[in-house]
Amino acid sequence: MTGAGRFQLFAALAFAVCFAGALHAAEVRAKADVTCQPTGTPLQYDCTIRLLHARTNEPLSDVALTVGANMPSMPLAHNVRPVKATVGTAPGTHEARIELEMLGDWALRLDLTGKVRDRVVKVLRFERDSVGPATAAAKPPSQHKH
Ligand SMILES: [Cu+2]
Repeated sequence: MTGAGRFQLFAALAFAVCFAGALHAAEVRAKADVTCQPTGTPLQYDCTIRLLHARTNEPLSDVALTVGANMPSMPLAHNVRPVKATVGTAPGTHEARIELEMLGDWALRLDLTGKVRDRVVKVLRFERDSVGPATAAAKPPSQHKH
């Protein structure tokens, strides 16, 4: 085999591997159910994240999870350090304690690594005594005050 032939073979193999990887990544997308509760310490919440295969709804196991947080209305205003989630008891579940900087709508950024690599963003409204669906879309951004 000539040098050029070897290079072509290598390029073809590399392409095949990349292509397969891209297909795989596109196929296995994660989705997440996130529930959070106040811990009693202001701005601190305990979250349970259930990771599911987007297509089959099977719990995703063998995945490491990191949880970051940002305010969609103020993308550069906050700097919450991402935390590593611990594996929960139920299949596909993870637990994370997050510390926010103010009340309001926060986008939780779920970064999955391991068997599945993906990023899922969930926006929730964090109140003093509860956590519920985000409401920012229904309000003008001018109501966001620090
Ligand atoms: Cu803010």
